Amino acid sequence: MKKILLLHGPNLNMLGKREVSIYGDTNYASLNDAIEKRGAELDLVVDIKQSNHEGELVDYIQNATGVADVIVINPGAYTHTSIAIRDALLAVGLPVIEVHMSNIYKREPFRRHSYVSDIAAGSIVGFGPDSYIMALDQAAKMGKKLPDDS
Ligand code: CA2
Repeated sequence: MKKILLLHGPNLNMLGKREVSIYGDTNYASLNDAIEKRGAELDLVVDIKQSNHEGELVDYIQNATGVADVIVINPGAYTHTSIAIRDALLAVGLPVIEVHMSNIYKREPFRRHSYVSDIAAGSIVGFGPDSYIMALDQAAKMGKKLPDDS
């Protein structure tokens, strides 16, 4: 079975508690339930981790070497700041799918740059919890030829 490391970055454990107008009212536990349900439907083994700490996220990424087949990551605010997370993703060399609940490209200017998007196989933004579900659907297909593969 294909193994997915699914990483949630800082503050994503607060979902549903505040900023409902931006991120919706799905709470963190319900989001992970939906991820696990879709993962099971797709015959994926999904290992879900969350951290508020940059170095811990780097550790999770490094530890995916030889374990995971695909990394699905919502780096949270580290999307816009973290060269360390970018370097870790490059170092492990696994396919990466970047996820955001909100559409970062129609928010504040500081959210419009991602250190992950240009090294990701693809990015899914703006669909709330469904962004993760769409990422799993794509992860399940990975290994098959993508349109921009040469
Ligand atoms: O849209 C996304 O998924 C983000 O990665 C969410 C991050 C934000 O910093 C990124 O720019 C876009 C924020 C994570 C959630 O933050 C919350 C804060 C308070 C209450 C609920 C969530």
